[in-house]
Amino acid sequence: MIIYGSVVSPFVRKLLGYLGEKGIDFELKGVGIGDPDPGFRAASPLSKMPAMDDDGFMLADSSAIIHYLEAKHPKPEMIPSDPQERGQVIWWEEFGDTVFAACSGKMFFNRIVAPKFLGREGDLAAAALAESEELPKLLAYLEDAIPASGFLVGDRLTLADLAVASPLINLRHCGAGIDPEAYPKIAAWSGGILSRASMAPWIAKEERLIAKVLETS
Ligand SMILES: N[C@@H](CCC(=O)N[C@@H](CS)C(=O)NCC(=O)O)C(=O)O
Repeated sequence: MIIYGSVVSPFVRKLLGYLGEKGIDFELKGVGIGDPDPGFRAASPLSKMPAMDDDGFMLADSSAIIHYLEAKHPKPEMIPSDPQERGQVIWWEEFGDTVFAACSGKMFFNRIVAPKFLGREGDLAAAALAESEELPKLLAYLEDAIPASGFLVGDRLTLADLAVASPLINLRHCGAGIDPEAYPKIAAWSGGILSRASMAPWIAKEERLIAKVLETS
Protein backbone atom coordinates (compact mmCIF):
# COMPACT_ATOMS: atom_id res chain seq x y z
CA MET A 1 0.00 0.00 0.00
CA ILE A 2 1.28 3.47 -0.87
CA ILE A 3 0.45 6.55 1.19
CA TYR A 4 1.08 9.90 -0.48
CA GLY A 5 1.75 12.88 1.73
CA SER A 6 4.14 14.99 3.72
CA VAL A 7 5.00 14.33 7.35
CA VAL A 8 4.26 17.95 8.27
CA SER A 9 0.55 17.67 7.41
CA PRO A 10 -1.71 17.08 10.45
CA PHE A 11 -3.93 14.81 8.35
CA VAL A 12 -1.00 12.73 7.15
CA ARG A 13 0.37 12.56 10.71
CA LYS A 14 -2.98 11.29 12.01
CA LEU A 15 -2.99 8.59 9.32
CA LEU A 16 0.63 7.58 9.96
CA GLY A 17 -0.13 7.18 13.68
CA TYR A 18 -3.20 5.13 12.84
CA LEU A 19 -1.25 2.82 10.49
CA GLY A 20 1.39 2.28 13.18
CA GLU A 21 -1.17 1.47 15.86
CA LYS A 22 -2.87 -1.03 13.53
CA GLY A 23 0.40 -2.61 12.41
CA ILE A 24 -0.47 -2.06 8.73
CA ASP A 25 2.49 -2.11 6.31
CA PHE A 26 2.80 0.79 3.90
CA GLU A 27 5.25 2.84 1.92
CA LEU A 28 5.17 6.63 2.39
CA LYS A 29 5.70 8.48 -0.87
CA GLY A 30 6.61 12.06 0.01
CA VAL A 31 4.67 14.70 -1.93
CA GLY A 32 4.31 18.43 -1.39
CA ILE A 33 1.49 20.89 -2.01
CA GLY A 34 0.63 20.98 -5.72
CA ASP A 35 2.86 17.98 -6.38
CA PRO A 36 2.65 16.74 -9.99
CA ASP A 37 3.39 13.08 -9.07
CA PRO A 38 0.99 11.12 -11.36
CA GLY A 39 0.21 8.46 -8.72
CA PHE A 40 -0.72 11.17 -6.20
CA ARG A 41 -2.82 13.04 -8.78
CA ALA A 42 -4.63 9.83 -9.68
CA ALA A 43 -5.37 8.98 -6.05
CA SER A 44 -6.33 12.49 -4.92
CA PRO A 45 -8.91 14.24 -7.13
CA LEU A 46 -8.43 17.57 -5.32
CA SER A 47 -4.61 17.14 -4.98
CA LYS A 48 -4.87 17.14 -1.21
CA MET A 49 -2.86 14.90 1.08
CA PRO A 50 -3.02 12.21 2.30
CA ALA A 51 -4.02 9.85 -0.50
CA MET A 52 -3.72 6.09 -0.73
CA ASP A 53 -3.17 3.42 -3.38
CA ASP A 54 -3.99 0.02 -1.92
CA ASP A 55 -3.14 -2.41 -4.69
CA GLY A 56 -4.96 -0.28 -7.27
CA PHE A 57 -7.77 0.90 -4.96
CA MET A 58 -7.26 4.64 -4.66
CA LEU A 59 -8.72 6.95 -2.05
CA ALA A 60 -8.08 10.46 -0.76
CA ASP A 61 -8.85 12.11 2.60
CA SER A 62 -7.48 10.91 5.94
CA SER A 63 -10.94 10.08 7.31
CA ALA A 64 -12.04 8.17 4.20
CA ILE A 65 -8.78 6.19 4.20
CA ILE A 66 -9.01 5.41 7.91
CA HIS A 67 -12.66 4.31 7.70
CA TYR A 68 -11.77 2.06 4.75
CA LEU A 69 -8.82 0.55 6.63
CA GLU A 70 -10.84 0.11 9.84
CA ALA A 71 -13.36 -2.00 7.89
CA LYS A 72 -10.55 -3.98 6.31
CA HIS A 73 -8.52 -4.45 9.52
CA PRO A 74 -11.03 -4.32 12.40
CA LYS A 75 -8.53 -5.15 15.21
CA PRO A 76 -7.31 -3.46 17.30
CA GLU A 77 -10.42 -1.29 17.24
CA MET A 78 -9.57 2.38 16.75
CA ILE A 79 -13.16 3.39 15.97
CA PRO A 80 -15.20 1.68 18.70
CA SER A 81 -18.23 -0.44 17.90
CA ASP A 82 -20.00 0.76 21.06
CA PRO A 83 -22.53 3.32 19.74
CA GLN A 84 -21.80 6.08 22.27
CA GLU A 85 -18.04 5.69 22.04
CA ARG A 86 -18.20 5.64 18.25
CA GLY A 87 -20.20 8.88 18.26
CA GLN A 88 -17.68 10.49 20.61
CA VAL A 89 -14.72 9.36 18.50
CA ILE A 90 -16.28 10.83 15.35
CA TRP A 91 -17.00 14.07 17.23
CA TRP A 92 -13.36 14.38 18.26
CA GLU A 93 -12.10 13.47 14.82
CA GLU A 94 -14.33 16.16 13.39
CA PHE A 95 -13.11 18.67 15.98
CA GLY A 96 -9.47 17.79 15.24
CA ASP A 97 -9.82 17.80 11.45
CA THR A 98 -11.96 20.91 11.10
CA VAL A 99 -11.82 23.76 13.64
CA PHE A 100 -8.61 22.70 15.39
CA ALA A 101 -6.62 21.86 12.25
CA ALA A 102 -7.98 24.99 10.56
CA CYS A 103 -6.80 27.18 13.43
CA SER A 104 -3.35 25.58 13.67
CA GLY A 105 -3.22 25.55 9.85
CA LYS A 106 -3.70 29.32 9.63
CA MET A 107 -0.70 29.74 11.91
CA PHE A 108 1.50 27.01 10.38
CA PHE A 109 0.69 27.79 6.75
CA ASN A 110 1.15 31.55 6.99
CA ARG A 111 4.22 31.48 9.23
CA ILE A 112 6.08 28.48 7.80
CA VAL A 113 4.59 26.80 4.71
CA ALA A 114 4.01 29.92 2.60
CA PRO A 115 7.36 31.67 3.24
CA LYS A 116 9.63 28.64 3.68
CA PHE A 117 8.16 25.98 1.39
CA LEU A 118 6.26 27.99 -1.26
CA GLY A 119 8.50 31.05 -1.43
CA ARG A 120 5.74 33.59 -0.89
CA GLU A 121 4.57 35.82 1.92
CA GLY A 122 2.13 34.37 4.42
CA ASP A 123 -0.80 36.29 5.86
CA LEU A 124 0.72 37.03 9.24
CA ALA A 125 -2.32 39.02 10.39
CA ALA A 126 -4.54 35.94 9.85
CA ALA A 127 -2.05 33.82 11.78
CA ALA A 128 -1.96 36.29 14.68
CA LEU A 129 -5.76 36.49 14.76
CA ALA A 130 -6.07 32.69 14.83
CA GLU A 131 -3.60 32.55 17.72
CA SER A 132 -5.22 35.32 19.76
CA GLU A 133 -8.93 34.75 19.01
CA GLU A 134 -9.52 31.13 17.96
CA LEU A 135 -6.86 29.09 19.70
CA PRO A 136 -7.57 30.03 23.36
CA LYS A 137 -11.24 29.00 23.04
CA LEU A 138 -10.37 25.65 21.46
CA LEU A 139 -7.69 24.88 24.03
CA ALA A 140 -9.98 25.88 26.91
CA TYR A 141 -12.63 23.46 25.63
CA LEU A 142 -10.11 20.65 25.21
CA GLU A 143 -8.50 21.24 28.61
CA ASP A 144 -11.89 20.99 30.25
CA ALA A 145 -12.97 17.89 28.28
CA ILE A 146 -9.96 15.59 28.73
CA PRO A 147 -11.01 12.68 30.98
CA ALA A 148 -8.93 11.29 33.83
CA SER A 149 -8.34 8.07 31.84
CA GLY A 150 -5.67 9.81 29.77
CA PHE A 151 -7.62 9.11 26.56
CA LEU A 152 -10.34 11.21 24.94
CA VAL A 153 -12.81 8.32 24.65
CA GLY A 154 -13.05 5.36 27.00
CA ASP A 155 -9.94 4.02 28.65
CA ARG A 156 -7.84 3.19 25.61
CA LEU A 157 -6.34 4.85 22.56
CA THR A 158 -8.74 5.59 19.72
CA LEU A 159 -8.69 7.60 16.52
CA ALA A 160 -9.95 10.54 18.61
CA ASP A 161 -6.58 10.90 20.38
CA LEU A 162 -4.59 10.82 17.14
CA ALA A 163 -6.87 13.30 15.37
CA VAL A 164 -6.83 15.90 18.14
CA ALA A 165 -3.17 15.55 19.19
CA SER A 166 -1.87 15.80 15.64
CA PRO A 167 -2.45 19.55 15.01
CA LEU A 168 -0.60 20.32 18.27
CA ILE A 169 2.63 19.50 16.45
CA ASN A 170 1.95 22.19 13.84
CA LEU A 171 1.31 24.66 16.65
CA ARG A 172 4.64 23.68 18.17
CA HIS A 173 6.47 24.21 14.86
CA CYS A 174 5.35 27.82 14.84
CA GLY A 175 6.23 28.59 18.42
CA ALA A 176 2.81 28.00 19.96
CA GLY A 177 3.44 24.74 21.80
CA ILE A 178 1.27 23.87 24.81
CA ASP A 179 2.22 25.66 28.02
CA PRO A 180 1.90 22.98 30.75
CA GLU A 181 1.17 25.64 33.38
CA ALA A 182 -1.79 27.02 31.44
CA TYR A 183 -3.03 23.67 30.07
CA PRO A 184 -1.77 20.89 32.37
CA LYS A 185 -4.30 18.29 31.17
CA ILE A 186 -3.60 18.90 27.47
CA ALA A 187 0.15 18.75 28.15
CA ALA A 188 -0.07 15.43 30.03
CA TRP A 189 -2.56 13.80 27.63
CA SER A 190 -0.81 14.91 24.43
CA GLY A 191 2.60 13.98 25.86
CA GLY A 192 1.36 10.41 26.21
CA ILE A 193 -0.16 10.27 22.72
CA LEU A 194 2.62 11.97 20.78
CA SER A 195 5.37 9.90 22.41
CA ARG A 196 3.83 6.60 21.30
CA ALA A 197 5.96 4.43 19.02
CA SER A 198 3.40 4.99 16.24
CA MET A 199 3.90 8.77 16.31
CA ALA A 200 7.27 9.71 17.83
CA PRO A 201 9.61 8.66 14.97
CA TRP A 202 7.53 10.57 12.39
CA ILE A 203 7.48 13.64 14.61
CA ALA A 204 11.26 13.43 15.10
CA LYS A 205 11.66 13.23 11.32
CA GLU A 206 9.51 16.27 10.66
CA GLU A 207 11.19 18.23 13.45
CA ARG A 208 14.52 17.67 11.68
CA LEU A 209 12.94 18.80 8.40
CA ILE A 210 11.43 21.95 9.91
CA ALA A 211 14.68 22.80 11.74
CA LYS A 212 16.58 22.51 8.47
CA VAL A 213 14.06 24.64 6.57
CA LEU A 214 14.08 27.36 9.23
CA GLU A 215 17.88 27.31 9.49
CA THR A 216 18.57 27.55 5.75
CA SER A 217 16.13 30.33 4.95
N1 LIG B 1 -9.99 16.60 5.00
C1 LIG B 1 -8.73 16.30 4.35
C2 LIG B 1 -7.84 17.53 4.40
C3 LIG B 1 -6.60 17.36 3.55
C4 LIG B 1 -5.83 18.66 3.39
O1 LIG B 1 -6.42 19.78 3.39
N2 LIG B 1 -4.51 18.53 3.23
C5 LIG B 1 -3.70 19.70 2.98
C6 LIG B 1 -2.32 19.58 3.65
S1 LIG B 1 -2.42 19.69 5.41
C7 LIG B 1 -3.42 19.79 1.49
O2 LIG B 1 -3.14 18.81 0.84
N3 LIG B 1 -3.51 21.01 0.94
C8 LIG B 1 -3.17 21.24 -0.43
C9 LIG B 1 -4.18 22.06 -1.12
O3 LIG B 1 -5.16 22.49 -0.51
O4 LIG B 1 -3.98 22.30 -2.31
C10 LIG B 1 -8.10 15.09 5.05
O5 LIG B 1 -8.46 14.78 6.19
O6 LIG B 1 -7.29 14.41 4.42
